[in-house]
Amino acid sequence: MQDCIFCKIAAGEIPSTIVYEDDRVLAFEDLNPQMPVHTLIIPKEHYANIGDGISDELLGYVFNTVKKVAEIKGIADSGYRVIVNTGSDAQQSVHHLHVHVLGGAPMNSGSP
Ligand code: D5M
Repeated sequence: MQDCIFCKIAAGEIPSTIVYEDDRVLAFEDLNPQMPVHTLIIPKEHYANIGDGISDELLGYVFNTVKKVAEIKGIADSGYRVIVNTGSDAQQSVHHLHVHVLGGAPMNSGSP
């Protein structure tokens, strides 16, 4: 999609630090990390958010990529947090579905 920064990253038009890539998904380091490990996973195809018609199959594929990223980043055993901000109340700032994978240090309670 035109003017979507994550579409441009998926197309290689904007640089990113790639953690994992295949023909359907891209995982790359967050520009503004909130934890020692902060990786984003996107489907290469554009969906604005989790409610934008992505198939169960592709959504499952995106979430299965979380496990791969956790292994690559060395946090599979210590644990990690997975966040998908969706819409305005969640303060989603980039409107291309993305999964945050956060870890590398103990975190506070997951309550809002
Ligand atoms: O999170 C959007 C996230 O996207 C936020 O943590 C910053 C990150 N971001 C924005 N631009 C870039 C680029 N160019 N590279 C890497 N990471 C980026 P949200 O859930 O929408 O609030």
